[in-house]
Amino acid sequence: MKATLVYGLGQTGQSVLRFLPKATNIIAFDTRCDQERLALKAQFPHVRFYLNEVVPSENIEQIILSPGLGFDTFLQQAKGCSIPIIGDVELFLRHNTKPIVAVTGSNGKSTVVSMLHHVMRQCGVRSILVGNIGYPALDALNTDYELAILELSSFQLESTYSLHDHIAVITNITPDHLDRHADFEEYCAAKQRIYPGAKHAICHADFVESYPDVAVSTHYFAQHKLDNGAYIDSTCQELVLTASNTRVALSQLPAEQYLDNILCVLLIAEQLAMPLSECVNVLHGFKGLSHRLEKVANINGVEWYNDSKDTNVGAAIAALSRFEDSANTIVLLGGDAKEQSFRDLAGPLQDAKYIIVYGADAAKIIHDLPVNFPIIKANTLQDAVENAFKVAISGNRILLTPACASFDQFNNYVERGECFAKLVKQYSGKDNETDSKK
Ligand code: UMA
Ligand code: ADP
Repeated sequence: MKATLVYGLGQTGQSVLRFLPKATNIIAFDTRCDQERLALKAQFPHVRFYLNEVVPSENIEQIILSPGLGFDTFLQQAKGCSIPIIGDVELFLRHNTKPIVAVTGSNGKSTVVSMLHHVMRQCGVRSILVGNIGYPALDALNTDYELAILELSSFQLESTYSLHDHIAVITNITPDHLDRHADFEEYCAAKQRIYPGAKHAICHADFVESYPDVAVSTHYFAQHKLDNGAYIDSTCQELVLTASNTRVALSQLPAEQYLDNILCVLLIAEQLAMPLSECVNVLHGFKGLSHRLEKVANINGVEWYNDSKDTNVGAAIAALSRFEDSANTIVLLGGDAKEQSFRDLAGPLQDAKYIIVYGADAAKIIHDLPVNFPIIKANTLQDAVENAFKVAISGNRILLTPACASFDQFNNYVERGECFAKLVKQYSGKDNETDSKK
């Protein structure tokens, strides 16, 4: 019997091992040979493991690839030999029989899919929320659901082929993951893979790269007037959904969320023929996700915001645009730049009080910004927070909006956000101590 190779043994690879029938001839590979990977040997005794060892390339009939792994020489050779290379999402789609909403984009994916899942559940629809959000799709296959909401990264889309009759969404597109994709065009092409076969396409009217390259019924959203889709009528202060001729006063919407995400979710709900007034009502119960423009403290009149999930320039621009009085904003920016250019931040940052740049790529970020900007250079996030405490006065806001990956200092954005919140607490303690000694 020919073998199935499970390539990568993180969350995705482990879900594939759980899913594949025991009778399958399985080879599993990972470059790591740590405690977690070694423990898999006992859990899956029917699998042959190659942990940081060369995998035999003969007798393999298909490869199931984890999204985080790029195309190495082994995979190039396999492709050359026409061995099918698919992802876990592809396997899921081959077995799923329920309707699908698939969402990709550079920013707002997790918020949109979580908000949609919340709305669906509150309206009585048994939806599941899987994919890049952190729950491997295959783990949900045998649960009782009526709608699958998939968050898909560009990496997952590259190994997905069987999307059909779904609602396909691109929230927006700005450059990201250019350390993995050859260029912005390749990144956009991966995102476009969400559209072929879709029943409906939904995209942001202000991002032309998000428009479908294929012929499909398309609905747009934006915060200005549109003929087709969901938009904001600024004269009447209403959100409008054109297909159902629905109008919702902006005052009825939760104020703390990005309007783009609400427009996108309601447009999806409209295509799903959901009762829209009920959807609007239940939106208020959605509390937003941690590490996304989350207010973590108000200390002596200074507000501290954690936007650690901001890992690209597009998200930083969106975060900065949420505050009108930029002269009160002190921005913390830095980390692993993922080969992005920071020039597009010059406009949004021009009125900021200070820009504290830190982390591995601080020099590159400073190089990309105009020389006359009020920049303070710090080494680490810890130094950056200390500097922010020194320069902030009552009425200021401090915004951690890194526009970079966290990997130079942390395992992920969650650790970075938690570290930030902890430091703010520590410094506020010190501040209060000094205050009480005065
Ligand atoms: N590995 C190797 N060789 C390598 C690199 C990695 O063997 O050269 C191994 C690692 O040792 C590890 C495994 O591959 O054991 C990790 O695989 P993976 O990186 O694909 O990660 P998973 O744990 O399977 O998580 C993946 C997604 N990760 C990535 O795309 C990087 C998760 O998205 C997703 O939640 C999960 O599947 C479930 O679907 C995370 C992410 O950072 C949150 N996504 C990026 C983003 O949102 O920007 C795209
Ligand atoms: P993703 O899953 O695409 O990374 P998230 O919802 O996790 O998206 O948010 C990632 C970052 O983008 C956060 O910094 C968040 O504040 C910001 N963000 C959320 N929604 C939007 C949007 N519609 N446009 C731009 N940035 C957004």
